[in-house]
Amino acid sequence: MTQAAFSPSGMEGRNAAIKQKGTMTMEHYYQPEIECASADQIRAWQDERLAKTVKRVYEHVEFYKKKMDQAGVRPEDIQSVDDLHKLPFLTKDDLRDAYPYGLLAAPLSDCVRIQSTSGTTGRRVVAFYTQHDLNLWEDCCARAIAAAGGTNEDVVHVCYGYGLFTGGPGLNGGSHKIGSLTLPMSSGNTDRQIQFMCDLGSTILCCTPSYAAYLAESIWERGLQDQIKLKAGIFGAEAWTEEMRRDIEQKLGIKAFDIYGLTEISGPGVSFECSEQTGMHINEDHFIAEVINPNTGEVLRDGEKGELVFTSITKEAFPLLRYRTRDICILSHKKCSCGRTHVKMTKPLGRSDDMLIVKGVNVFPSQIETVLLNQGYPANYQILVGRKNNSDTIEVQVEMTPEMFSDNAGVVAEREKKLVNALKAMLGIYVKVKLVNPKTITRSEGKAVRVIDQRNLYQG
Ligand code: DLL
Repeated sequence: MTQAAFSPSGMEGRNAAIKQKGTMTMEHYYQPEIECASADQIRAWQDERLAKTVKRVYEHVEFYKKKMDQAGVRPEDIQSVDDLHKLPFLTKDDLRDAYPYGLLAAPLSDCVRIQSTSGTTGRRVVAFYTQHDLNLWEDCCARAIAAAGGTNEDVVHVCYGYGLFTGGPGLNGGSHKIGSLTLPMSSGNTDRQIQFMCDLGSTILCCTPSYAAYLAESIWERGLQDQIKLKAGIFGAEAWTEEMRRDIEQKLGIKAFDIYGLTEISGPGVSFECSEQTGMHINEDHFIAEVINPNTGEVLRDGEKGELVFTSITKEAFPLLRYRTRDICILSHKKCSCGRTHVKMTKPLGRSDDMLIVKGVNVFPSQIETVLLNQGYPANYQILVGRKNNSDTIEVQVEMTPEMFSDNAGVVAEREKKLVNALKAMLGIYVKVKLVNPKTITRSEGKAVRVIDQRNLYQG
């Protein structure tokens, strides 16, 4: 296995890396022979691995056998990626129905770990891993860290949550593979995060973008920005906009990279951004990506927007065939300047199930966030959706920065009016705006809670 650029570890090397903060010019890879493989090679891996996986799950998992029999598909019908469309889709409901062991494709005695989704909208989904599965997942995370410039001279500060959530364990494993000094901070206790960051010279920060923004704000409040050695951040697990990226990059003096993944497919590292920052390379040697029309199931072409569907082709314990993620995005096979050849996906442009329909209009929280950031507000907001007299209502509560704070009601009302107009221009509907004092919206240490939809409470 080829590792990222290797140099002697130890504090001398690390301090040298710290001194070079901001001078990342060389592209780093963790497995260059895979990450930069030819299109034909990638396709050959996918064809072979797909056929093998389908055969195995058909023979060993009752659930798949039944589903494929119902769809009239035999394992021998699936010989290459061209045959993928013959397989039925798998949904989150299928996974919930099969809870906990129904989709297990390896003997339980070979499984060494579970991870799980948060289960806020129903039964949890539990994903199983053999040692082989952990290994490939950590390889994917190592590729993401290397793409952010990480080497064995870095100090990787992981404040994604640890435990059932995949963020902490995934990036932790990837960082070990690179040989970086890994700080398994987990989320929370912002004072301790900042102290370790200063004392140990953290160079790469891994957390949700909303927590990165909060950390940046807290570092500036404490006047500690000059003691921070960070050069890069690897932020994901929730939607964030380009405006938010620029804000975090500027406040922390770093380059901020997006990382995407989901528990069902392994966790973070299903795809990751490179230096070009124009989309995330999907690790196609492990996962086949399709984009479909969410209403008809029709497979769409490069450049067309639709729902992302994944098939995992190398996993032993929990391989999923044509899993509908609900994430809306666009794929692109355009050549990338970083040298990687794997297909790129845009940031998720929303979720087909998180999309709010307010007064019949499709509203994505990311659209609201873009307006707020463009108008100079921080990304600390909450969207409250309700129903009054049988009509939907939507209100956005937005925090002012300490500099914006004013107790003059006229000034505040004027600002609110400006935001109402900007939101109307973006969404086409009236959105009530309430500006609130700094620090009044509860901060999240994991994924931010942006939307509170109370409409169900009002329905009979
Ligand atoms: O959020 C895995 C992860 C951890 C990814 C750390 C990146 C970093 P789940 O909790 O299962 O797994 O949630 C998966 O989160 O279907 C997307 O809707 C959303 N999501 C993940 N990454 C991004 C991202 C982890 N970079 C769900 N941008 C996915 C936008 C993201 N949404």
